[in-house]
Amino acid sequence: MTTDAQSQEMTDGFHLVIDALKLNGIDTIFGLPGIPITDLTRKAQAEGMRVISFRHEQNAGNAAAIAGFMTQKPGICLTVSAPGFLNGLTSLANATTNCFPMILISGSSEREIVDLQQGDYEEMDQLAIAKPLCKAAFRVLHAGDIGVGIARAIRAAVSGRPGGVYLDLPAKLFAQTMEAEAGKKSLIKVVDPAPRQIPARDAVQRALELLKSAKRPLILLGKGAAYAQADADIRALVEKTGIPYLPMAMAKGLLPDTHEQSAAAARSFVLPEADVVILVGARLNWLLSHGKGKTWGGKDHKDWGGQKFIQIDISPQEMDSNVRIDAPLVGDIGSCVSALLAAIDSTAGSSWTKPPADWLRAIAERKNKNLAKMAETLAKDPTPMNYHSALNVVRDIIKANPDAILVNEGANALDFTRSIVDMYKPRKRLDVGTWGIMGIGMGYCIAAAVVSGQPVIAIEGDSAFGFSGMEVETICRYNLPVCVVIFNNNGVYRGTDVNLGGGQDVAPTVFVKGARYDKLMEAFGGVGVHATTPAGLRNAMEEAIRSRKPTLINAVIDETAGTESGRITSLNPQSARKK
Ligand SMILES: Cc1ncc(C[n+]2csc(CCOP(=O)(O)OP(=O)(O)O)c2C)c(N)n1
Ligand SMILES: [Mg+2]
Repeated sequence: MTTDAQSQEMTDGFHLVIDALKLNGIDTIFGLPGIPITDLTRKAQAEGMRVISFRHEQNAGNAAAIAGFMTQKPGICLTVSAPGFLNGLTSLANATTNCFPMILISGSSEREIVDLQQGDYEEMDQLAIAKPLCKAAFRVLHAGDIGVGIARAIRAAVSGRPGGVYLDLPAKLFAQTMEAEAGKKSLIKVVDPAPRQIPARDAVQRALELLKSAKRPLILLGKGAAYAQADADIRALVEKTGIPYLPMAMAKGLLPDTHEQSAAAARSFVLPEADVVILVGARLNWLLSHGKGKTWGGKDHKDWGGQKFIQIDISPQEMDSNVRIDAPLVGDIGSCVSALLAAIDSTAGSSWTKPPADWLRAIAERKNKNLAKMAETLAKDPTPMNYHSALNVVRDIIKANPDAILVNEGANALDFTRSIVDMYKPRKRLDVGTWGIMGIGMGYCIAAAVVSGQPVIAIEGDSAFGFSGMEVETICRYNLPVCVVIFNNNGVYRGTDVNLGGGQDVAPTVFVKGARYDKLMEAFGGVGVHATTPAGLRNAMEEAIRSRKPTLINAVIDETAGTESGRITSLNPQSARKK
């Protein structure tokens, strides 16, 4: 229990919050100090917690969210009231959308003044605003309820489908005192915060029967599968059944991307051709074209391609959200996959029939052709550098350092990295996720380095980097082994747009030409490198990994190389007017 200079027998809101977090194994806070939580950050540090102090709350929130993804423990983001809270809110909503467990804890102003709208310092009804944007939201008014409040926040964040939770702590709470012994008793150590959810036996049987009927089966691994940390069973499911698989972006590395059953290089062939698809922690949202339309062999964008789906998901409501799910398998992913494996073993013994050879051969043909084409493109060495020649370097660096974590955002910088850079281990690729959101970069880097201690490499579009770029100071301050590589093509998508109005201003997608982002890093004592060739990029990245020094490499990319919105050009609305 905490001792405080004021009294041996009394405790207060500050200490109860810290004690409740620590009691539940939470040892890190990502946040930004100010009224009323400045002393909370100080005292948390005094009590042995790691307090990572950011330059903007959105980045602290993104850090908390990805820490939650990596550890299955809720990441904590701590902010001040109204503006700080709002800055953190985007990351809370993003965490919820991505099913990452995080808790946004914000201080808030005087309730009786806020509720009468009498104009308090940073007045805002934060609880009401947070509610629709997260999985659950709570407020604690009495010090004696802090234990319950934190316990409820933890359970809400990690149980069932994980997500963001908001916890509102009004300023007055922190100074409230109570007897230390009673305070201690009021705290709750949450038992089994994310209980396993075992799938029903008939649901497993239904899935098995459907799978047995498949002629062209396919497994789709989503980031839910990566979150589950059921790596060995997922690998066994793939390898025992012999079914080809596709990883979603953050599921890359769950099995090494070089695995012979990976169909990633034949994606546009396998999706329309597959007859039975097992979704493992992957939702049929826009990233999978909603399970229908031309991507899946349908005639138009609403047309079902005829696939039957087995969907493994912890949320029963996910089923039928876009197309019919013939075999819903509801439960936690680890339990579902192991139940399916057991069913496969018990019905087929050791002689499970592998998918028909013509299906595997057809995939291998496409895959090998596409990989050969890619190898040819990667071998070119154009001047200036383009995405491919730069990513050929990144690909080698990750291959040589498979424990390094790769953070990735941008449009072309994202799409090319995803398809070119192979991942070899689970949960090593962290990216823009479900929303395709810019701004996750530096927050994710900081949390990844803090949580794992491994080197972190960020591949950033120059626009994407700008959303969280000031956090390079934070990276330098905590001396984190982060190597930021900016793919600098002078703008959003490309650096070549012109002002359609013909005025002095540059086009909305164009930045300062030849910007030197490396100098930004030098300003804070980090290593800045200006790289114009693959060799220069390679040397700088190797040195960054070796030295573990905060490094920023300004990699100059041909400004004509990118395409509008990368791979999702088609989502841009087209004007009906000719001129
Ligand atoms: C928060 C947010 N704002 C805006 C966007 C729209 N957007 C998508 S990609 C992108 C930046 C692309 O440029 P860059 O990062 O330089 O990558 P490039 O294509 O040039 O490699 C933007 C602004 C977004 N996805 N998220
Ligand atoms: Mg760019």
